[in-house]
Amino acid sequence: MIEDKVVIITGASSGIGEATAKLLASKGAHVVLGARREDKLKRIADEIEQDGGRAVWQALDVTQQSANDNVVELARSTFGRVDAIFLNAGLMPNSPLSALKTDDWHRMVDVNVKGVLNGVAAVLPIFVKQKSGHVIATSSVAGLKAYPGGAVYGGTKWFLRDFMEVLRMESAMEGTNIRTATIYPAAVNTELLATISQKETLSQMQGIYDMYGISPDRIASVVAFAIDQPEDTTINEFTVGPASQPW
Ligand code: NJP
Repeated sequence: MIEDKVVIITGASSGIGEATAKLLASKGAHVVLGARREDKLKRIADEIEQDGGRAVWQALDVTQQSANDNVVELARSTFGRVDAIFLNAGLMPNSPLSALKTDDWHRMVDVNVKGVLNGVAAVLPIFVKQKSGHVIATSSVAGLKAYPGGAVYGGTKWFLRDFMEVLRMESAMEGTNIRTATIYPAAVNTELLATISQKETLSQMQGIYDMYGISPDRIASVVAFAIDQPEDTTINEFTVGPASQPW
């Protein structure tokens, strides 16, 4: 059931996070939005409230543990508890390794990997104590298949597959009933390509997205489906993409 669940969403200022916040709120969830662009978060929260939903927001840089802790605290102080966290913040500045864009490599590790660890560290004590909770994360088809240009991005998303599965297994063994769902999207039309600084890689990826990209609403539907399952059921993985995209 989604109604009245308190759901934290990272990377909520655009794309998949924004679409998911709006869909969950329309189904009665209380959403807590985090990202760095405050103007966008405020606009999205205002739109949700104007449509009769409940939303609060806070500036969040997922690379900072204290900022993740603060968003969890905002959820608790506003809505009294936390039921789910959607770890969705991420960036994809793809490039060939020989371009040596080492700053981009490190930013991807900081946001796509450490950002997820920070978010889990912030909610895990609550989920363990209440013996329930749902951790949902956006990986990528790049976390399932290798492709040139995506060595570091794919690595960060591949990491999620292992991490989320072990989180689920340990929780089942410890009897804390934490559900996990990892989503592996293919081409989805968002602002993601704006993080690519390598010209050739950008034009190649732009061509793929122009040809195949689907709406982020499709991913939002999958998140809603996962949350809507009965508490005794976890759907661990979803691969979702354009029907026309061959890989
Ligand atoms: O892209 P975009 P998506 N701290 O750029 C936030 C994965 N994915 O919706 O901080 C906190 O519209 C950023 O907010 P801001 C992808 O890897 C996508 O596509 O204000 N937040 C924004 O809200 C990613 O994990 C596709 O700049 C930070 C959000 O992240 C997820 O989907 C395919 C942050 C990015 O929104 C959502 O990306 C695939 C930080 N330090 C996987 N840095 C696809 N679109 O095709 C960034 O396989 N954000």
